Amino acid sequence: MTAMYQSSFDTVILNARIATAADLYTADIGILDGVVVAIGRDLPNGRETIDARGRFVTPGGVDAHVHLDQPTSDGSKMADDFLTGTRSAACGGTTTVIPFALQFKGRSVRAAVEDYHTRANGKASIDYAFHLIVSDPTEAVLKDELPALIADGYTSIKVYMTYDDMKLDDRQIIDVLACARVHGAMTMVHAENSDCIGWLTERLLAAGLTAPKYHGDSRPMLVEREATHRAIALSEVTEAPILIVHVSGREAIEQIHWARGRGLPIFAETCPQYLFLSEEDLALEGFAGAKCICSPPPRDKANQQAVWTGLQNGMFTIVSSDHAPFNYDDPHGKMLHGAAGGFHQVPNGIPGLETRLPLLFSEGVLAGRIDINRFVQLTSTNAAKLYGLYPRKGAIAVGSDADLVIWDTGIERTIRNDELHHAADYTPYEGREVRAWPAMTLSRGVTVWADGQFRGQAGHGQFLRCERPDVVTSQVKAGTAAI
Ligand code: DUC
Ligand code: ZN
Ligand code: ZN
Repeated sequence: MTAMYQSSFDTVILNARIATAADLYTADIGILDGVVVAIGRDLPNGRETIDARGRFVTPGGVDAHVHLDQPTSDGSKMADDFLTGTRSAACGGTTTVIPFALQFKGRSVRAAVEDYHTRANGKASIDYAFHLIVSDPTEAVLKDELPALIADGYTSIKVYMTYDDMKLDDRQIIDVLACARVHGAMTMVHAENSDCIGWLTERLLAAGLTAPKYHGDSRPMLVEREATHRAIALSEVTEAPILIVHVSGREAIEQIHWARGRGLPIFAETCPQYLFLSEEDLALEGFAGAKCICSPPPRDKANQQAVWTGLQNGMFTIVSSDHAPFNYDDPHGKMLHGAAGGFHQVPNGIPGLETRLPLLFSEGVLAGRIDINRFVQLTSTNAAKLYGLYPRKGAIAVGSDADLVIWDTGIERTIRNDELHHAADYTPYEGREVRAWPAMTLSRGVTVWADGQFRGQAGHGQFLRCERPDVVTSQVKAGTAAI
């Protein structure tokens, strides 16, 4: 497969079945200095030549919702830092991650960003950008810090409507949205009604209902539906585009559909857990359901189907992992309060960076639910566009970074945590069969995954400054959520 020649290309991928967000065609790809410099037929060999005959080649995945090494307020600790998280991403075909720099109340957002650079620096094996989580939108944050950070390349902000240490009230969200609109940032909204969750949780605990499965009862669909509707209203009043993150089912989808019908620029994300997990996983014997505690919780099978339909009909803009990895058998993980801990004490989040693309390729593309162009849109291109990284990322085009995945398809592989590369001690997808996995992942032309081995290097990953997303500036004028 490999030949050595004097060549103007570092690497040439021959006979690639190139799949982008729009096209599917066969060509050779020439790579120089980490960038795609030629696409055509009969390219000469490179210093390294890879024959991809018969294989799909897609842009590397852009996972735009990832928590790595994020400090928590309850004594729990995330299993993955930038070393293990980006390693795991590369092995599953993802070449860009966008984790969150979390502002602590009473502290500056800039301090959070500086802290995150320290955490990532020298550890990341693939490229990364940062979203900002704003938990304390003071006048200084709104007037000085956010405008300066947006100008510096941090052009997306997440706000929470729940979680005591992060949640904003409606007025605070309005202030952040107004700031984002003026300065050209995208705002991501975690939409769940905090007071409803608090009240329902108290009632469940008073009745002695503490098992993991009651996590789902404490955060029913209606708390997500109400908050989604409210987030849309706050977006409408400020004329600021938003992305509703981790949409879990039908009622939230209906709200977004209603908003789009009014011409409002509401974008939507879902995650593999809402396609592949359900309330049955939360109800596993004993404490095992804690492995699938995340928020919003996995719903029933009818909601899974509603999410699949949303992937097919254009409702969803992106599929992200919401990788928030906590060990299961660990006093700093899911067992923070032991195996008898209440559902309300279990850290929220599941690992999923490495399995996101293989699961969606298998059950989406190979099962005939979505075509490969839609797969690329949902997992790579649209995220790059939403967050100001396109066309450097999310594309196979001359001038784009050579972030590429060469796929093995038609295989039979069983997901086993032992074979994954994250640091978490479990995967919620243990035992699930997939029929696709990356044969090879390239990050800026450098092989980071091949022959079943991680080949990347800590420190290869670069920080990406994000542009102000076109979809924010243009959507404000156009008033739609087309991408
Ligand atoms: N929910 C979030 O909002 N973030 C991290 C994990 C989770 O379950
Ligand atoms: Zn969230
Ligand atoms: Zn999250």
